[in-house]
Amino acid sequence: DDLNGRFEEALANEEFEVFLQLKWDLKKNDWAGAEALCRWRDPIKGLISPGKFIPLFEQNGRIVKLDEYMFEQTCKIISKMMANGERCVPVSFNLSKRNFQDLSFIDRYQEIIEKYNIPHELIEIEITEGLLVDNVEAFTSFIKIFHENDFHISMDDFGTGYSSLNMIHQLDFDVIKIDAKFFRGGFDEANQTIVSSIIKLCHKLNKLVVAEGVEQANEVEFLKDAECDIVQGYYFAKPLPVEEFKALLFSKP
Ligand code: G
Ligand code: G
Ligand code: MN
Ligand code: NA
Repeated sequence: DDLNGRFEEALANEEFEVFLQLKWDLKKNDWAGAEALCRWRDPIKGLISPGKFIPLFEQNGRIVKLDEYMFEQTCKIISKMMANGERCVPVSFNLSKRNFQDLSFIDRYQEIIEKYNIPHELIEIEITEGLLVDNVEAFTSFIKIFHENDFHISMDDFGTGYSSLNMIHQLDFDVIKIDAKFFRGGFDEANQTIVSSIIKLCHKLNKLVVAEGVEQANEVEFLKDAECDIVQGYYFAKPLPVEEFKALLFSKP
């Protein structure tokens, strides 16, 4: 099974597709934004999930090209929505750590944004916590460059094991995404305590909090009481193809 060998061809044939997962604002009772997630629509095999190909492309560096492709495709989608006078929400993108080996990607992303006339308020970059391990100093300078370029930055998968709490303070993130693992396995008391503590800490440090992977009504109720800002998860929306995403976005509140 040669997913690697078919990368260039798949890219040229537009087999990689943008799915969008809406996030819900618990305070405004309205959609808050969406996350762009890649799917590979293989003409024979059908949909291939990113778990199967992202790690592969991370190993060989092709992910840099795929991330940029996803970024441009999504900007195209947003620009069409703006042209149609449709409602738009901010969209977040996953950036592989591979991108940080050569910072020239930031200029290319700026060019794409300008080409499609997308306001920076509609763009958010997600960087996974795992990236921090290697070098906090280098990371601090990446964030600075992003901010100088008017990009909002969120720390993805927070709590998965690499970060220490003081990194939330050290690093100038705009948004923290609490990892889905806290909401697995019944969301017990220990996890509830950790989640509400992270929310409190983040608010003291002026960061917006997104809870990820939320599927159950009792979790949503808990997060409301804990004053969590935004929820992302199957409870409100699954990652959807563009037309279904738009239908859901326009249907509420
Ligand atoms: O959707 P989900 O199964 O949708 O995604 C699985 C993993 O793949 C997640 O960790 C997600 O962050 C990652 N992922 C999905 N789309 C992209 C993408 O376009 N770029 C990168 N770098 N990672 C992605
Ligand atoms: O790693 P990252 O947070 O970028 O990727 C988000 C991943 O979580 C994607 O694979 C997405 O499809 C998945 N996801 C989003 N919401 C839910 C949910 O409510 N339950 C589960 N099991 N997965 C979710
Ligand atoms: Mn993410
Ligand atoms: Na995550």
